[in-house]
Amino acid sequence: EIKACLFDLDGVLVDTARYHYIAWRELAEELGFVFTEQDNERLKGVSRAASLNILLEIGGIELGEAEKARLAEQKNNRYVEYIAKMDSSEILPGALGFLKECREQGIKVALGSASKNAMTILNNTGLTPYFDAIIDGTHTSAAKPDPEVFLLGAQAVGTAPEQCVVFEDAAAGILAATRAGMRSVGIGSPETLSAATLVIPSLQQISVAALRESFSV
Ligand code: B16
Ligand code: MG
Repeated sequence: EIKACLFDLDGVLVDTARYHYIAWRELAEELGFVFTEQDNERLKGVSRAASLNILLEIGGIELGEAEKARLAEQKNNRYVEYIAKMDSSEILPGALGFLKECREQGIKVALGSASKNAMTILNNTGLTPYFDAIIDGTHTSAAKPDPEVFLLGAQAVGTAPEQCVVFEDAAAGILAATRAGMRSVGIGSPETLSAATLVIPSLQQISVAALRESFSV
């Protein structure tokens, strides 16, 4: 039986990936190299510090820890400026309807995001009231594919991992769900999310009834 749904934020409920991309691209420009949209795919679901390491590797730049911390902060300040302007029009198709349906059907709803800016995004888009628990990058010590974020989410809503379903757009997030002993729904393309229990293009293609049917336990 499914008792809780745990949602990733970026790429599942809202599309903040483009703001992350613009902010990282601006930083790369200042460092003197081009950071493409394809490069940006490698940063999805990855923590801020790990993202910067990937970016610097692409640019062939080596820096000390203090300088890296300064650049990560610089990128984040820009990103925060973008997300400050977000509103409910940026909720991805099908997300709000499915969150509402989960609650109506008595299914617990939790957030499991790597972002330290999750609260700002949830508040600006009006999504905060739909959650029974919110676990984000400010609560975790290990990044996906470590299962920590989802295990904390399950614990916060008092549900056993086998009764939780994770919704994720990143391969690292699907792996985190599997390691947590949870089933998962990949949001995106079957090529990158083949490890998920089920893959759909967006939350528009799912309902609680369909979820129960395809997972059947
Ligand atoms: P911040 P998610 C992730 O969010 C993003 O996918 C990833 O690109 C970002 O680097 C990470 O959050 C950290 O975000 O810099 O705001 O702490 O997909 O786990 O909801
Ligand atoms: Mg994501």
